[in-house]
Amino acid sequence: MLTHAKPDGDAIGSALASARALRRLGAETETWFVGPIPPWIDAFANDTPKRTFSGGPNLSCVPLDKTPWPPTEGPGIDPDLILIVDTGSWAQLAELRSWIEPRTDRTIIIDHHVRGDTAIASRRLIDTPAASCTQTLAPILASALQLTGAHEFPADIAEPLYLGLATDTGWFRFASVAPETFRLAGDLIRAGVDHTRIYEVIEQQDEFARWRLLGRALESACKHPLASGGFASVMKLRVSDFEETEADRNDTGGFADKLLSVHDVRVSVVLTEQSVAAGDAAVTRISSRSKPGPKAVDVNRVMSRLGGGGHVLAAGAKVKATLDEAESLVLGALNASQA
Ligand SMILES: [Mn+2]
Repeated sequence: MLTHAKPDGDAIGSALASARALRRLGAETETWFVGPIPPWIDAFANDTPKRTFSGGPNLSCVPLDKTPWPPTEGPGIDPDLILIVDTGSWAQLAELRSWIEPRTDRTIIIDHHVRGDTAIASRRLIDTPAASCTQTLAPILASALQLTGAHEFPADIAEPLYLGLATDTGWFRFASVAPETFRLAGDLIRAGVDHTRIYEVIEQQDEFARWRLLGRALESACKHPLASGGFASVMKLRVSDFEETEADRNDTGGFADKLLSVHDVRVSVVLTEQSVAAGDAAVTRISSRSKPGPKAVDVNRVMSRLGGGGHVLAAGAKVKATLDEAESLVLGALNASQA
C-alpha cells in the first residue's frame, strides 16, 4: 500500500482504510509512507507495525526491522499487488519510483486528482469529482467487505475514511463538497467515528507559544493599497519575537492565511527575519498567500521577481534584506507584477 510523499489526512486515511479492509479479506499487507510524516499519525495507526528503511527515504509503518533502500528482498518487498491511493503522479511518489517501475503490471491506482502519469499502473481509477480519495474508496471497500453501506464499516475502517473526507474538504467547506460527501460522513459517524476526537487530534495540537508569536505578528500588521485595487497586508517577525515568546522557527505555518479573512485584503505576506552570524548581511524569509477568485493575485509571479516561487495562491522567497527593505521589495514586486 503506497501513497504520496508528505502524506496528508486523505493519503493516510486512504492507505489505512484500504490496508485494514484487505487484511480483513485475508491479504497480508504492508503500508509504506514517505516522510515527513505528520506527528498525529500514531493517533490513527498505532496498531500498525513499522518498518524503517536505512540509507534511503523516510519510510515507515510496516514490520519493525531495518531494510536497506531500495529494498531488494524480504517479506512484503515483492508483493503480488501494489495499491497506490490519493496520487497518480511520479513526482509525488518520490523515492518509490525506482521500486514501482519494474512492477507497474501489478500496480493499481485509486485517486481523485486530475493530473497523473498513465505509465505508473496497468489499472487506474481516477474519480475527479470525489471530494477525497476516501470518498472514492468507501463504496469499493464496502462492496469488497460485502457490506450494504458505509454505515456497516467496522470503526477502524470508518475512522480513516472520515479522516480523509474531513481533511480534504477543509472540514466540509470546499467547493468539492457534494450531497454524497455529507451522506458518507453521516454513514461513517453512524459506523462509530468519533469525529470530535479526529478534529482535536488534527487541528487542536498547537503549542501556546505559537499563539503568542501570532499575537506579535498581528500587532505588526500593516495594510498597503494595491494598484489593481484592494490591499496587501504585511506582518513582520523579528528574531527577538521568537526568543521572547519561546516559539519555534516552524510555528509561523498558517499565519499568512489569517489576514485573508479581512474583506479587502487580497494578498497576505509574512516577513520573518532570519538569524545571521554577526557581520553577515540580513536575510528575510517571505511567505505570501493570495485570496482565490477571478481577480486573484498570482503570488508565484510576484515571488519569482524576488528569486522565489511556489503556486498561484501560495508562494515564498528569501531575500538578502532587512525586514523593512524586504517590505519595500515585496510591495514593488506586487505592483510591478500587476502593471
Ligand atoms: Mn486527497
